[in-house]
Amino acid sequence: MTTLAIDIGGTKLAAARVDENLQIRERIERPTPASKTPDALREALAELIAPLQAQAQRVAVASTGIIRDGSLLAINPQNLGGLLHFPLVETVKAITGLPTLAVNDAQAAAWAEYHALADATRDMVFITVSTGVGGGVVSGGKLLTGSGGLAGHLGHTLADPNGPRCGCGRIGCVEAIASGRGIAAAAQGDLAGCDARTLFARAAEGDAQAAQLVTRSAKVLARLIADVKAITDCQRVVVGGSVGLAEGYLTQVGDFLAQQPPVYHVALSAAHYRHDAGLLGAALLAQGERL
Ligand code: ADP
Ligand code: BMX
Ligand code: ZN
Repeated sequence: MTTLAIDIGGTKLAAARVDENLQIRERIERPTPASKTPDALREALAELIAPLQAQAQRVAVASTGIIRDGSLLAINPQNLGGLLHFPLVETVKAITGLPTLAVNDAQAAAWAEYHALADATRDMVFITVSTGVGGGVVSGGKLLTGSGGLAGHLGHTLADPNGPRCGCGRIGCVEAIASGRGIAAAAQGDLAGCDARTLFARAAEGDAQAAQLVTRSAKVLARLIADVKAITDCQRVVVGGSVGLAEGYLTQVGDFLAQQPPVYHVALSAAHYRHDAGLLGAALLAQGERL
């Protein structure tokens, strides 16, 4: 059976045909529409799906946002241009006529990364550092989604009570500081208006402010990982997302984590499936549910 897998992020949309052996056969990537109205998102999804739909028997969507009863509810609407609610499964079913499953992007990625582990780990946490900061928790071999889809939203735990306001309404969330958007929002002077990708490039060229912004994110992420260890006693934390996978970032996170007391130390690795963890996790969940 072929699954049409879709990943909806705050910055980019990806789609692929995934076969029964979890091999990606064809993959497309587009920017998330700038005006993120329900209509614009529906149109972008239809365009993304059209070239891949033939031969697919089901659809699996990994999406940013709380996924509850098939609908997308933004916890941080700023990541989706103000979009609060989107009837995700209903829309994709109407476009494709195929059985459709939807799950939070980081929860999906956690499931794929859990299956990629070669050892006997049963408790692991996936963190994406991307447009936002998302998380997925596997505990005792089970993916936690929560009764309302909120489980694992680690980006909205507290990093700094005096920090910036997060789009979710809280002050000082991890996401408001460590995410791609959080990094970009703190840039000043000649770097004001630069996105995180540009800031990483500047940091690599030796710009002190850019380097400090990257370090601030890595420090906050390391503290989050120590908290995650205390809460879940996981054996591994896997990091993904374009910021999380950026050169040198995870090494910095590991260095800051090493400065915490040993009880908070945990094995760290970059996502095995790199930028495809969400797509593949959603496909795996659809296989598991025999959708
Ligand atoms: P999404 O959030 O849509 O899943 P990404 O995982 O690509 O997408 O995350 C987007 C964020 O990552 C943006 O803030 C972008 O500026 C940043 N980014 C993209 N590429 C890089 C890179 N090579 N190095 C550092 N940051 C990057
Ligand atoms: C936000 C939240 C999470 C998501 C995370 C990473 C929204 C729209 N999204 O915390 O559900 O998992 O961002 O999302 O509220 P990404 O787009 O950065 O991959
Ligand atoms: Zn928040």
